[in-house]
Amino acid sequence: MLTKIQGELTCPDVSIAIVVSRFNDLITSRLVDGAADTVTRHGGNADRIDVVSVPGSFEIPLAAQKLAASGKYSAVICLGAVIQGATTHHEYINSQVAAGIMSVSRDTGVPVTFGVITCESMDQALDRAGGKVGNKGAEAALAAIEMINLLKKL
Ligand code: INI
Repeated sequence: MLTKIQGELTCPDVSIAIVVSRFNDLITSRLVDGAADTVTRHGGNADRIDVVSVPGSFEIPLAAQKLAASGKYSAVICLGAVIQGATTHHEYINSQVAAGIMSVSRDTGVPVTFGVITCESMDQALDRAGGKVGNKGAEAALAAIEMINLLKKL
């Protein structure tokens, strides 16, 4: 008989931080809407969601680290949109942001989830910010909720 352990998708009584990049705000504001909507639909209280804005995605890990280490939040949801330009600039941002977010989560033991869209075009980003491919902010929020509950059981 298998013992299956997984986190529930409800989050009453939790405080959650969202870190969002202002770069590509057209996209990232929609990610915040998706994340906040998901938290409240799953039992969270909007008054206990703090939204912290940073200039660009590159700055997300540092703010996430401070928030996760503060002890005030059960999870930190990281939201951004890196859209490819004419150079390889995006590659440097993407690799550091993804690795940085994972490091924060491992170092603090707090779920820190990755809702940073990495796309070739604005159209692809719009599709993933409430368009035909869903909302990556909502997905990152759902992962945060599940991980909050899972970690309590491990
Ligand atoms: N930041 C983003 O969040 N998305 C981008 O697409 C982007 N591009 O393409 O340059 C971007 N750059 C800013 C970067 O995140 C930092 O804020 C900046 O380099 C200052 O450290």
